[in-house]
Amino acid sequence: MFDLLTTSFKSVIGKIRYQDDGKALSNAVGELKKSFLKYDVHHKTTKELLEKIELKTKQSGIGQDNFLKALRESLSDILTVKGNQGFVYSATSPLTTILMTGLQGSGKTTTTGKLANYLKQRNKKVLIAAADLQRLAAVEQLKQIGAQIEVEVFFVENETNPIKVVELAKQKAIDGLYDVLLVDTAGRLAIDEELMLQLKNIKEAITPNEIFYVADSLTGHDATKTAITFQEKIGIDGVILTKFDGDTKGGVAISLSHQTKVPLRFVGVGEKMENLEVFIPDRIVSRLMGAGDIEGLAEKTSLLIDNKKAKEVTKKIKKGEFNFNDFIEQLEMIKKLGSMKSIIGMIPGMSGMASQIKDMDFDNSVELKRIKALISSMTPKERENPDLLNISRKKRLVKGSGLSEVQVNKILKQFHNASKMAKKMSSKGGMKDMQRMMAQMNSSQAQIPR
Ligand SMILES: Nc1nc2c(ncn2[C@@H]2O[C@H](COP(=O)(O)OP(=O)(O)O)[C@@H](O)[C@H]2O)c(=O)[nH]1
Ligand SMILES: [Mg+2]
Repeated sequence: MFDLLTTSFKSVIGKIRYQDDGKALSNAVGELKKSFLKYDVHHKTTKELLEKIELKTKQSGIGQDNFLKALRESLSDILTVKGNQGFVYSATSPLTTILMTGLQGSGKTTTTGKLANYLKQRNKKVLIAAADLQRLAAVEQLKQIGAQIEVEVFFVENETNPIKVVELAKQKAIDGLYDVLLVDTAGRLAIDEELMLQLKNIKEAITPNEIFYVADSLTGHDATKTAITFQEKIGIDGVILTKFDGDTKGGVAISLSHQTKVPLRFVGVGEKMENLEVFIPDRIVSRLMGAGDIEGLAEKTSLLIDNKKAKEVTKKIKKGEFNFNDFIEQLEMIKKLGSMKSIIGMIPGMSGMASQIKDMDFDNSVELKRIKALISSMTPKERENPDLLNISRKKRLVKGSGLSEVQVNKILKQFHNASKMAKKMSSKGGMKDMQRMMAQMNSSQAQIPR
């Protein structure tokens, strides 16, 4: 989604190498400025971002890790504005009403369908109101979309007043116990007083929970400008950027919320009904910082990991039954996948963890040989049940494996850490806990895999 920006971040980060190199920092900031502007980040946002990054880096000491942390934090600051994220249901009434607004051709009707589809997949009862009576084919277009995604579309034959349509639609949605009513409206320019007044009247007639402004990302900075005007004239609660799959440079998504003070809620990434992505600032920051590798990771693992085996192991881990046989199998798998460090670096937000486990040294085959030597000196019972290993059994293992006592203890400790970590990660929300823990332990670690 942000390939160009991410690539340029990586090149900028490569420019900072040494501690306390003020010149390197100003070069890097200069380079960042160029790419922000080149990829359509608003110039005011760019200025603020750079100031934040420079200040934060200086405060924590110039260096690659601190620069990265400053970049990540500053992006997160800029992307996060007051307001809702994703789709939010009304807290006070069973029906959530959303008014879709925007210029003609921005993608309102398509996005209305996408949202309906998104909600339907979440088992919501959705009604779409066809309130674009300006264009002849508008109602027909919506009917087709509705049929395709199997969501009901409300329309009134031969009605020319959209206020009437939305009032009837709202009544139907209430009476029919719908969860969400999405109101698709005609495209209009903010300078068209008459149509803007009509929109205000629609707003008053149905008191929507939220008003979304649908903006075409291909219009670049105009997407931001028009959103600001709609915010001033009507009041909007969220922006949806469409056509992000096209030739957009991506930067609009970075500065839009910062400039409009309205959260960017969704991004349209194609013409199909499923081409809608929730815009959650922190997730976006991870992607910006190079989390694109997650796809590579999925590819790698799906190609090499035996799914059935993986499920078995997960079950064991959850039950706390992870043993030495599993451990050795896992190690072999990791070896097949490549270095542990590079794999962890592919998981968004987890790259800081790579250095945490360097003492486990999976890359080093000597280490792996030792682990194997140790495990092969164990009795089958010991392999199945790690808790059996008391002092006298450990002494036997030292003799049998040809390893030193220190080496044996080190490996056993690694095993216990690995199984603890695995258990934690396999629990519900465990990945999040893990990330949080790692972030705290290791807050200055680089987030971009290098
Ligand atoms: N590639 C792409 N095309 C889109 C996206 N959203 C809408 N469109 C296309 O943009 C055109 C206008 O969309 P429409 O929903 O009719 O706009 P409206 O006039 O605002 O209702 C249609 O051809 C859509 O297929 C998107 O996210 N990606
Ligand atoms: Mg339309």
